[in-house]
Amino acid sequence: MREGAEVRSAWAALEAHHREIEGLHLRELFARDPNRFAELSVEACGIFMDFSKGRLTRGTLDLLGRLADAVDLRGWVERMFAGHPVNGTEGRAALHVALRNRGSEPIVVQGQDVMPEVNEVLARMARLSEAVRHGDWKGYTGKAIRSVVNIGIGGSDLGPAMVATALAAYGRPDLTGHFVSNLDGTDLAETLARVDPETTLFVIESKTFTTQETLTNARSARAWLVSRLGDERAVARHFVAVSTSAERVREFGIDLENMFGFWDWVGGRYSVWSAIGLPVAILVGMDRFERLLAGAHAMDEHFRTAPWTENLPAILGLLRVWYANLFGAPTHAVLPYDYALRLLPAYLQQLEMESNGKRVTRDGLPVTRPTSAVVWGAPGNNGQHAFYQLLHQGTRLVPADFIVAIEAQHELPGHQEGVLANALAQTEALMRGRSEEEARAELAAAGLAGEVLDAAVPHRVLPGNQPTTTLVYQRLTPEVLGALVALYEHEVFVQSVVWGINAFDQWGVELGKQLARVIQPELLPGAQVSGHDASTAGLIALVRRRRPLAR
Ligand code: G6Q
Repeated sequence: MREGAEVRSAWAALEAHHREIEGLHLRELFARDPNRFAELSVEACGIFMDFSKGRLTRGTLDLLGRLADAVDLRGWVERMFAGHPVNGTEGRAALHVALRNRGSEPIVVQGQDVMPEVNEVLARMARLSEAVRHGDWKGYTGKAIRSVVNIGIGGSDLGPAMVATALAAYGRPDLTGHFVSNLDGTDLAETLARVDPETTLFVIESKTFTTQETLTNARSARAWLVSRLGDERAVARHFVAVSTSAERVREFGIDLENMFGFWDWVGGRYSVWSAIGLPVAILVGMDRFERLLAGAHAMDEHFRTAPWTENLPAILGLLRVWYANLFGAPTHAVLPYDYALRLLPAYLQQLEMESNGKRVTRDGLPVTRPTSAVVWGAPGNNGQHAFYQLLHQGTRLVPADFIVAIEAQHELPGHQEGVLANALAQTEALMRGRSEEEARAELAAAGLAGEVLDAAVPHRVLPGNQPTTTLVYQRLTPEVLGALVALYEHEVFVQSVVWGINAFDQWGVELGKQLARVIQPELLPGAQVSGHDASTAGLIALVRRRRPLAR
């Protein structure tokens, strides 16, 4: 579908407005408007969002809201929540919101209310996680479970690993979680070296149960367990599966009693709210997992009902569009000043880039504007001693989200004030920078003068004017984490609606998988190799020559 007149005019108004304000420095914007902080900050579901250090005015927000209306964001939100097949290329709904629908409202997909099934799986998750936590679920030799090893990749790994790490403060020292995803056997081997077969529960997570990485790791884990415990029958006490395919789970040899289902309307990267969250429920307790769902549900309701200019996901998503399309910013940084969120940047990389790294619209026409920014990041405080230099003095515009907990989850004195001070100082430094006069005055005060001072000045100037958004919450409770992750899910959706793309498919990842299936047998001695470019053929030959013969 081509852009209608209303959409074109909303973009034109934004472009004209951008020309007016792009030359303004953030210092100037703050000087002009004493109410800027109050006007450009919002709070909902335990998250306070300050976007006043962004390159925008209140007028920008209104124009972005107009764009949201022009692309029918409200209609698309309703369609997603109502279970319409918004994932057009796969003919599926995208109903992660149903998984955390804590109200009593039915959600209907193809004429059927999915809520009874959702609640039934949650009840089974509660039974298993409580049995493991209470020591009622025994391993094959009669011992209680002490280690949970999740085997999955992509959406079946990043979500549960990130959430379990974020909520580690709610865990128990006698129950540890491990997340194995990489096909390189080092990942599994290192984990197996740390766990005891008698007290380990493997959770095999795969929506399709066809994924090469997961099945290879699962088979190796199974062989390891059977060899250590000396009996095939041990598998039933040490393996559970989470999948949409009962048939493949059975083929693999896991009892369906130990299988937890979910549905094709749950996308991999949106699946942590489903039984894919099982390791989290075991590690921190089902009550905490349900609190996570409740936090996400509160954000869903907020997203659905709040006007755009007070709506956290809408503002966050529209700001991404503003920076990507009007300022041409190619990347976006995510900088959590909460060590428990250290896996959030990797999680968001998948969420944002797999969802919105698209080049055609829902109708298959080329997009007319750049889509997802390259999302990257690391825990804020570590990043300061590494890549922040580029943010302060490099040549690129890099919008960033600062994610800040007011209270820590530990009791160590003297740390949290430092974390908070650094987070706030960085957003201030990125906003204001250091002018030439300021640099000169500081150097003079330090005793420099004349040519030495002149030569030093350019190296001490920081342009500032880097836009940041600060998300602040009291403490990383399960509710806050649920709200935060749902906030990001929805801001991703907002961008996809503005660009007219499908955020819920990922066809681009298929080609590499297909080619790997071709190349793997070609690596064997004597195999025919054909149809490759000179580089790939050369590398295949090199690997074959230098690979030690299979043991
Ligand atoms: C996520 C993607 C992808 C998927 C993995 C694992 O949205 O589809 O990351 O989660 O490829 O797939 P399985 O769960 O089917 O093993």
